[in-house]
Amino acid sequence: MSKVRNVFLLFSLFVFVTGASASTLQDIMKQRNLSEKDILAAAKTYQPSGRKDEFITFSSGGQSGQVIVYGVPSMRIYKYIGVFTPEPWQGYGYDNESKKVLEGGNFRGKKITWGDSHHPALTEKNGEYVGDYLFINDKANPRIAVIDLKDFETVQIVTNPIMKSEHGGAFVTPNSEYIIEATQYAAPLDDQWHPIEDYENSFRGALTMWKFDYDKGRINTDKSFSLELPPYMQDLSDAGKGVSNGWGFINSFNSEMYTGGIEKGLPPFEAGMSRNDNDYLHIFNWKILEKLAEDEKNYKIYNGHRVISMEAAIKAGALFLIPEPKSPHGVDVSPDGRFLIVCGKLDTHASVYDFNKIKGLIDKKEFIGKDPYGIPILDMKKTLHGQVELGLGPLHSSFVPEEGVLYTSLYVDSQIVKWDYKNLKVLDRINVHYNIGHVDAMEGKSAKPAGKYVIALNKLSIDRFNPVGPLHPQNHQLIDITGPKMELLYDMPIPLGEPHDVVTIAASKLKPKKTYDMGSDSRTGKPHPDATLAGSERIERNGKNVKVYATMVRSHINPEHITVNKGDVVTIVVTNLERAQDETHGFGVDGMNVHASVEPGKTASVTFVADQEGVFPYYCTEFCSALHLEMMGYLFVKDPDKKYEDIK
Ligand code: K7E
Ligand code: RUQ
Ligand code: CUA
Repeated sequence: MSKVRNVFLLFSLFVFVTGASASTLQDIMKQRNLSEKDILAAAKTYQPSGRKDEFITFSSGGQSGQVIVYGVPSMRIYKYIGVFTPEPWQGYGYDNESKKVLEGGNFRGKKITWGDSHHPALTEKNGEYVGDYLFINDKANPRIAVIDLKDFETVQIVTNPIMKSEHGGAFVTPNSEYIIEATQYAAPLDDQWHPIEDYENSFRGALTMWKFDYDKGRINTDKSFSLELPPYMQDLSDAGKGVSNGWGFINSFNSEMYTGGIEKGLPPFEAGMSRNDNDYLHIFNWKILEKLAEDEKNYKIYNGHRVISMEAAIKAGALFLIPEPKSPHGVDVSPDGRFLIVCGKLDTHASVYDFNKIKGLIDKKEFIGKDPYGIPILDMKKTLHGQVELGLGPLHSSFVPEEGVLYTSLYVDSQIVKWDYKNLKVLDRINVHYNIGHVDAMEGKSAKPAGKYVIALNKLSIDRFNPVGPLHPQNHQLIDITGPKMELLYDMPIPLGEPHDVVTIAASKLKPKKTYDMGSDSRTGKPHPDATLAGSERIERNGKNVKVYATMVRSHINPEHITVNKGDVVTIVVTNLERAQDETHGFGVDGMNVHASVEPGKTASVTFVADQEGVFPYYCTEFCSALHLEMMGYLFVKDPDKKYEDIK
């Protein structure tokens, strides 16, 4: 043993024996006022430098229209994914390739640059999560986005052709055949004016089955179809699995079909909408609908999209209603597909429906009547497994591996309740801070939940964090569920919109790329037609259009000088020639409002009009090497009407 090492060992022993260091655990606990419970919580969540997380969580970004990616149990944020809103770090909305993706989300031809993202959902196989693609819906402008988990980039946005708002998306069928989207606020399916007096006739809800082409990794809009629904306000949905595979479930409120009119002295919406004792759980069979959509006598075309009529669906036995406690919110299907848990905001109970009983009544055609649109109604009592009183404002539920155990959020009581939905009893409850919306356990809505933790997605944080003005961050709380009692481990402020819902997957199921194949367009997943290799950098002119084929590699951009005329439309295509992981370059041009993030192997392009004479530097925006600042060039814009004296 070397002498140096001996001295070091002796010193450590001295520190250990005398406690001479100022930072023993006890000292720190005293200084920072930490209890043993705090230390345990820290030990359960802290990741030493370089240590990876066990689970990856995708959170909706609410009114920011984005997706937030973080790790569990560390709760470290890894990425914001630009989805419905431009995001400059990723060049999203600032380079041509991503602008095309955002344009897919144009609403009735109008450019929309915000969204209200609610429910992220992963691709599934046999109801289990597969880390290939993530989907998320936009409640405000009914849209579904597809995010490729090879690079965590948004690759497609589709706009719903018939809806004017939605909430029952994105929910995936057990083998990723379809992504379900259901309306929220009823509206006419056509794009015409209809008076509110005509609500029952011309306003409609709807559900859309977006066909996912797994091999292409894109939604096929031509193979997608919808079903017309009554103008009840549809809410959350879920796809059946296991015994209920082929079926889908949608909650609704406003069975009253109340249409408001406070300005005319009528009771306000919320009063008129809560007069009935019950709303309706919608039950539909998408496998039957799929067949109906093949025969034109069953559907009408709106905006080039097939919408199956209620009559056709009723006749084919594909649509039913069951009364449910009024103003329900979440409907969640158990991992085996047998039980449906419905929580009503205005009812202190959770209702557990048994799909086997539902199916039994449907098979026997035993109905208690029809709604005004002719949809058969099933007897609530005969389909219920039971109800359990949980507390005030139950909203959402999430499953774990333990048989029959469920975690449900209580919005008003600010609690999570652990309960047994088979034996119908409450097992435990914990306070959260504050006003929880969704609660999500690890892989909690799949056919094979992973348990271990639940995340409380709280709407209010009030006093939990350092004040940052009247607009507070929301609070995601991590809760350990491995013991008999739930234990709160960690508070994470979420600073990017209201994160309604999360979906979590074991990190081992994700296989993201390290670099792109050289010359890839990341948004199409294909070779970029304008990819440029070293030595073929060039500038091509075609009248007023100038195209620059550029490359980037540590530490230069080639070409370094670009000269154009004022008024030229300039496209600069940049290819990052790096093959080393994390050697990203960025590309920005002074004053042109363009930016591309060019990861190793990627090709991206920016287009702008050179509408002002002058000299404009362009440069690399990622600190990529010791000579990063030198990674630059000049764009010269000459006025073609002027004569310049060349400087000798
Ligand atoms: Cu309850 Cu949109 Cu899922 Cu928010 S929703 S909470
Ligand atoms: S700097 S090039 Cu202020 Cu180190 Cu950024
Ligand atoms: Cu490339 Cu900085």
